[in-house]
Formats: sequence, structure tokens, C-alpha cells
Amino acid sequence: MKIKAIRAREILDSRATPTVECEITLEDGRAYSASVPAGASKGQHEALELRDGDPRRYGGKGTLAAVNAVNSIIAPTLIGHEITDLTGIDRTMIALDGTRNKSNLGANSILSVSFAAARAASGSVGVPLYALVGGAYADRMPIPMMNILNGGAHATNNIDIQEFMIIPCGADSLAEAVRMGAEVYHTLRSLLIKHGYSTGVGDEGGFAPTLASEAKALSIICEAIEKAGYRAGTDIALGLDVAASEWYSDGVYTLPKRGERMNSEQLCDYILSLVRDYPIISVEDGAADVDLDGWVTLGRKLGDTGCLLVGDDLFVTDADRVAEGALRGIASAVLVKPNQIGTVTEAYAAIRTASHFGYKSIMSHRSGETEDTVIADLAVGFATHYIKTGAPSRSERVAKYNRLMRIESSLFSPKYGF
Ligand code: 2PG
Ligand code: MG
Repeated sequence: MKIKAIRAREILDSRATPTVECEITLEDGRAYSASVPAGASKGQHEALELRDGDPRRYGGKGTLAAVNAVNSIIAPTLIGHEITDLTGIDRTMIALDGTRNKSNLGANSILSVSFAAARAASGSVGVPLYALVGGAYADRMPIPMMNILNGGAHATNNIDIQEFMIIPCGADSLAEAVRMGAEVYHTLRSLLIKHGYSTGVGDEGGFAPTLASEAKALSIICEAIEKAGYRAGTDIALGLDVAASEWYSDGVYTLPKRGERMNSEQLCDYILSLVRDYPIISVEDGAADVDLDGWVTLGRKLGDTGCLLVGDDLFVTDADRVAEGALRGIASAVLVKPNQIGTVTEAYAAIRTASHFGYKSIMSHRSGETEDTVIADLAVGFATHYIKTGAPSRSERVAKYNRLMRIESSLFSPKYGF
């Protein structure tokens, strides 16, 4: 089946910021669309997100140039292309852009087409997207990392660490994990009300209270887990996204809200103290993307805790960077955000490289999301170990959990976790 038309448009993401949606029409007249997310805390080496910069529209964040790149450059090249040749479609766009960081056409333009093409290909052969990418017997459900307390660049509270996640590792199924997460979310809400804290939420749907410390955030989450009837650490473990790149400049980490300054040794000690005191099994971006020595220190100090050390800004979903990091023994898991690199094919390459080196992979949303659920299918199809897609609240996050539950319920013999 060949591509008949490709048309992009500007739509909104969950932060009232424009993004790109692409619709691909096939020869049989059927149309498939997909849209792309956007980050707030970004790695320096992420592929470029094309924004108009026109202050008269959306404060300069318009995406008309990206839409135009799809409609007038990518579309004419790809019309007539066989839709199931997904790597060929991605390769054509990579060549058309011609830059290392997709600064010519924009990773937002390119990814909207890459996502829509994947969805159209699955529609054209009549199989769900997860099965198209993962094969007819794909049956592995990822473990969710649910961000139920937001700080850092995703909230206006006083908490510097960006994400506090619950990880229902003791669940028997994805649906049970979602239920456990939702129950803890509700219990946390009641506890916050009881103690007089705000229940307003941050960008990823987690609560964003002003609290005495980050340790307090972790202890109230543990209290919520226990009060909901689960064992913290056994049924439900914790994860952090420190997002330390946001704090780093000239060799120093300055925690912007607390105003405290630390060197990487001190930051690692601080993280280690949290890992020792609470059942944390995953720490993302515990050092800045440019502080490779900090990453080595982190590995040395946290190595024997068994904690996953997840590279997000560090690897930016780039297979080459994953390989370089792995050869230096940095980190132990890779966050996979397709829009950091710009195509599904390249995101898959990062996952393959991660698994080659024995690293775990975590499919991830961005803090600015749409109702699109492609990443849920990709997590199952590519068999990533985990998926990080926010709180079990707010429709742009819940859409992914609901899609995962639908996938799970349609499988013959779903497996949860690894
Ligand atoms: C992160 C993400 C997603 P953002 O840092 O991992 O949770 O945030 O999309 O703002 O980069
Ligand atoms: Mg991150």
C-alpha cells in the first residue's frame, strides 16, 4: 500500500503549547494520524525541535515552520512510498534533513511523520501497532514508573528533584499495576489533604505540594503506599528523576529552589542517602549530561545498591551515545524518548544498543504530551522493560495507561515485567 497524501497541522499539547500532528492518507483512502510531545527539561544533545520564534504567536513557540516542513518538503518526497517500508521512510527523512541533530527540518516535523507512518503501516496490514513492530507473538508488558509527585521544572513548588515515581514491581499484570498506582495516588491525595498540603498537580499529573524536604516527599509517598495496603519496596518500589542537568553549570550543581550548591561528589552522597533511607530502585539523571566524571562517581557510589542508573539527558535516545556511555561503564539503563532523536527507527536503534550492552530500557513520554498513544505500542512492541508516562491522572497520561490495558487484555498470554 502506497502513501497518497501527507498533511501536517498545528495542534496543542498538554501545556497549551503548539505541537505538530501529521495525517497520512493511503491509497485506499484511509487516514492515520499521530502527534509529537515536547520536553521542558531537555538534554543539550537532543535533536532540534523547530519553533517559529515569532513573538506574535504563542510567545514564539508556534510550529508553523515545522508544519510547513512536512507539507512542502517531506510530503512531496514520500508520496508514493510503500507504507510498510518504515525504516526506508525514516531513512529518507534523515537524508532529506541532512544534519546530525535534525536542525534543518526539525525533529518535531520528522517524528510526526515517523509516528503516523508506523500507525498507517499497522492499519494497512490490519495488525495492531505493537504487533507490527514486535511480531505476532509480542506479549511482554512493561512495568510502569508512575510520577505521582512533581517538582523541578515541572512544578512551581519548592521541590528540586523533578520526579518521584512509584513502580508497582510486585504486580501480576499491567492492569493490576495501574490499579495499584491509582489507589496509591488517591491515598496520597487524602494524606496531603489531611496534613494541610496542596493537591494541585504539576505538568505530569503528580501532586506538587510545598514540602519541608525531598525526604519528606519520599516518606509521605511511602506512607501512602502502606496506607493503600501495599508494602513499600516489595509491592511498590520508588524511582527518582533528579534531572540534574537542569542544575549544572561550570562544575557546580545549584539546586534552584533550595538555593543550595553542591559538587558532584556531594550530589552523589545526597542521592545515596535517599537511596539508603527509602526503597528507591531507579535514579534517572543523577548527574548532568556533560558531567561524565559525575556519572562515574554515581556508579561508584551507588553501584552496590543495585539501583538502576538511568541516562536520559545523558544518552538522548542516541544509539552512538548509548554505546559510548556503555563502553565507559556509565549508567545501567536508557530512557527512550523518540522525540530526542526524531524517528522511530533511531529510537529502536537506541533500545537495541542498550540491550546489546545489557542495559535496561524505559520507554518515555515528555512533560508536554498529547492524547497520542504510540509510545504505549512501542513499549510493548520493542519490549522495553519499563514505561514512564506520568501519573495515573490527566488524560494525556491516562491515554497511554488505557492503551496498555487494552493491549494486555487482547493478548493470549501476557507477561508482566522481566
Ligand atoms: C524527563 C521528562 C519526562 P521532560 O526528564 O524524563 O518525564 O521530562 O519531557 O520535561 O524532559
Ligand atoms: Mg528525565
